[in-house]
Amino acid sequence: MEGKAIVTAAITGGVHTPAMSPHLPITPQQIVDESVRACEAGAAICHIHVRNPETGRPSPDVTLIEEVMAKIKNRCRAIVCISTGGGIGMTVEQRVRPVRIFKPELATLNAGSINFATFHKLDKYNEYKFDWERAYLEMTEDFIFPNTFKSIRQFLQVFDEQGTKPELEAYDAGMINNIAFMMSRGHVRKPLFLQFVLGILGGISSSPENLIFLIDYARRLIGEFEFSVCAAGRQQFPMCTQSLLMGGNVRVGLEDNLYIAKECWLRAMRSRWRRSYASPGNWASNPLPPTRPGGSLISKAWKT
Ligand code: KMH
Ligand code: ZN
Repeated sequence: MEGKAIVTAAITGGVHTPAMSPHLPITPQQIVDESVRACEAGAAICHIHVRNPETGRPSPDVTLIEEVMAKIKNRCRAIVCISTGGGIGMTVEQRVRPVRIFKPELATLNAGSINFATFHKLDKYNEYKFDWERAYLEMTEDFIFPNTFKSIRQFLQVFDEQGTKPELEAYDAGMINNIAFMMSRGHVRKPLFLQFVLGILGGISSSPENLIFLIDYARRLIGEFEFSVCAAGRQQFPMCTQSLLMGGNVRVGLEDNLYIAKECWLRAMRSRWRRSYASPGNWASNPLPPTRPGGSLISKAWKT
């Protein structure tokens, strides 16, 4: 792996809703086309969720997954990583079913339960395209994304039977402990591939210190592993950059972050502000750090 990094493209996910971006891939064809484009741009793994083509709602429909997997495999050499996180409110059986049926080479294994919250995004959007969107966000204030020890063990058994490699998603430090426990019981074996997921409300927030801590904690608990990093919203690029600097890999894509221009704008403004801050003589011409609608620049990591 020296000098190389794995880029995972998380094409559409199960978190964002169509009102949040006209660019969110919805139909199987859009998901396939974007996967192929990502592969041509250097992605080695496509992380796949599917959506109802009519409404854009995350769907557990295995016929959609089958279509997407087959068409990606037909058109490019990317590894297809099927999500077993699915969408908010899907049952554990709905989530693991694609692994049972399609034996993908890689699939996600979420390493613990969290209150996977997106309800705070309601503050940002006034209009929705489809009926389900508002309720889908609202319900997450009281939603536990269930990944108990029993379901993790059952997932891993299916993975084993089908020859599927688990990509272990850790949203917080305790989940690294869960992985170590499952390892000690022989349910998961090295080589391990961890995905550190930062910035989900309900999990650990995005910060350089937190990522250093997670990697260090994981090394102490489980020894050697390969890792990748993804982060919600505008922290995606800084956290992925840090991952590369620390010898890790990256996950990008619209599942985690909808913005590229906004991110670039913020960075440019930040460095402009830092420059003026560094030379007080310039304060008069550049008096304030930039703000954006709905909050200060130095806002909480989850305010994405
Ligand atoms: N939606 C991400 C925050 C999965 O698909 O299994 C986490 C994820 C989990 O990608
Ligand atoms: Zn996902």
